[in-house]
Amino acid sequence: MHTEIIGNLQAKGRRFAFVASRFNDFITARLLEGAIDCFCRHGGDEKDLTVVRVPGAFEIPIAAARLAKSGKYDGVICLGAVIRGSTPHFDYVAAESAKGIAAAALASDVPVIFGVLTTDSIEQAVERAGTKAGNKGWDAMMSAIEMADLFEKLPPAGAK
Ligand code: INI
Repeated sequence: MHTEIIGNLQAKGRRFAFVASRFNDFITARLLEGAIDCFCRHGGDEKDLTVVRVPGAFEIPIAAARLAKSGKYDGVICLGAVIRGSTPHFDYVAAESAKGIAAAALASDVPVIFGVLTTDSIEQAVERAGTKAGNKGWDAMMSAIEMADLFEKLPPAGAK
């Protein structure tokens, strides 16, 4: 018999911070709506949510890192939309945003969730922001709720 540690999908009493980029706000606003709806429908209280706005996906990591280390939240959810244009700019912004969010997660003791769309077209982004491919903000919130619960159950570093 083995030991299994899993995170449950119960958000009651949890506090989360979002870092949402203003760039492509017509998409990120939908992601945020989906995430808040998900939180409330899993027992969370909207008063326990904080939304921090940053200019673009490139700026998400530095704000996420600060929030994650603050000790005030059970997790941080990063929401953005990087949409490919006609120059290589997309590649730099998307890669730095993803790498930076991963680095913020590893450097903190709470989950930091990657809810940044990286799409080839506006249509693909719209599809993932509450239309035919679901809402990736909702999905990011589900991951945050599960990971926050899991983190409470995981042994601390150095425990035997
Ligand atoms: N920021 C985004 O969030 N999405 C994009 O699609 C995007 N594009 O394509 O340029 C974008 N650029 C801005 C970037 O995130 C920074 O805010 C800017 O470079 C200032 O540092």
